[in-house]
Amino acid sequence: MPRFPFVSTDIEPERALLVGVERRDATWPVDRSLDELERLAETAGARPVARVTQRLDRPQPKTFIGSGKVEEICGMVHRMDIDVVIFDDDLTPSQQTNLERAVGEPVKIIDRTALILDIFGLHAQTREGRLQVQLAQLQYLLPRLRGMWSHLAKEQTRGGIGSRFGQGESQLEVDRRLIRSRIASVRRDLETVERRRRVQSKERTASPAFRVALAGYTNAGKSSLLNRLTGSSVLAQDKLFATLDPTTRSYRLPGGRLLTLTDTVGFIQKLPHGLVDAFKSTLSEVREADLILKVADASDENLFRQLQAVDKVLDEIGAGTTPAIVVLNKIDCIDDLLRCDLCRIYPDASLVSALTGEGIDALVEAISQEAAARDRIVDLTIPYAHSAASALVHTYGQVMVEEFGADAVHIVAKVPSRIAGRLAPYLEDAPSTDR
Ligand SMILES: Nc1nc2c(ncn2[C@@H]2O[C@H](COP(=O)(O)OP(=O)(O)OP(=O)(O)O)[C@@H](O)[C@H]2O)c(=O)[nH]1
Ligand SMILES: [Mg+2]
Repeated sequence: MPRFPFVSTDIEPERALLVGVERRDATWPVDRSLDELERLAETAGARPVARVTQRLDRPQPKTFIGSGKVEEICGMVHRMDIDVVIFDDDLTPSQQTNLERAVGEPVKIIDRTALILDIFGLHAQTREGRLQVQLAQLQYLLPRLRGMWSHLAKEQTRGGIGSRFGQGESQLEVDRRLIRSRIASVRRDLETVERRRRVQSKERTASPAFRVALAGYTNAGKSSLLNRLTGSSVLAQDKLFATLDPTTRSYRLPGGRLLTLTDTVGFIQKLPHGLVDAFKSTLSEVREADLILKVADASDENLFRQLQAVDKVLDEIGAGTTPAIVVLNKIDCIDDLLRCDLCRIYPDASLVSALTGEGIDALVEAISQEAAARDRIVDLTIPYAHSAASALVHTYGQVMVEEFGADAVHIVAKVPSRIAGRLAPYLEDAPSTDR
């Protein structure tokens, strides 16, 4: 399996022109969305040099934007020596081809999805991550083969965004039939890797440890928070999509209870559906969590929109109803006025700084309460011969009464509901719920 070729630093950054449309019903104003596209383009190694916007409620079927705008773009491309035109919205394959014809060789036309796929390709580290990205890229490529073909031929000398698709295959290999069989083979490989993940995940499900997933908008500080809580050194960078592959760490709460914390890939508005599909196994870590920490950047002016986008993806992956704590991070960067506003708007949120550690103790307390909320009080008589059962109670529960009899120990304890079932043979009375 070839590795993804990384951008060589001696390549002159591609000069990018960003194109966005302003819709009346959009939750993100076009400028905010283009600011984000600019960061994405920079992350992929391009240099955004200009922007074009158009007010448009419905895209034009042929060229997405109106013909006058296409002409304006053509003029700018030649005047400003543009290498790549990046659309903030998804283009259909035919829109992409028509725009390429209008603008002319060798300028590339790509959309937000292609850009995000390119970044994912750059940041994928594990075999599973690489396979997931490869699958999403191939699925994107298939209907666009004609357009991408000329890129691949041309990019053999130039490199840059889009050229990393196709995994360095020779130009001749890239045809529809081969792409289809490649998709099938990547799916098979992914299936094997996913099977392993399912086994590990099943082991975790069987474990009584309370599972917490860190989810949220990209760059919100999820990895930094994992590092702050567990003393790990997971990669945390001021980059979009620095994390692609989930990392799970154990964490012991102050009372001794064991948790697992999983850091996950960030979300973004207009997240390509193909990616959600390709990443469904990775995202299952979020779906199967007992508690989701919805991490958001309190200092970002798009905070509300980001939280909305996160809720949308959580719904999409079937995690919309999982208990969650909103964690407003980076409060070291905001003033007291904004803090008060945020406390009013999100009365249940934890305000923290992964950087300074402020608010972390209160967050840990909130997690403890969530974990304890599903505890049950059990009254048990465990024969001395069954020491594994009493060890289970001591490791994962909180013992309130312990009396040693002639043949058995009598224990009253608070235990996670996950292990209550395993203790059923030793129950004295019907268990009550500690709510
Ligand atoms: N000032 C400040 N910066 C922070 C804080 N937490 C994280 N950062 C910075 O924000 C940037 C993003 O942090 P990450 O932890 O990589 O964010 P992430 O959510 O894991 O991002 P992706 O994995 O890219 O989706 C880094 O430059 C961090 O140093 C914080 O509490 N305060
Ligand atoms: Mg991260």
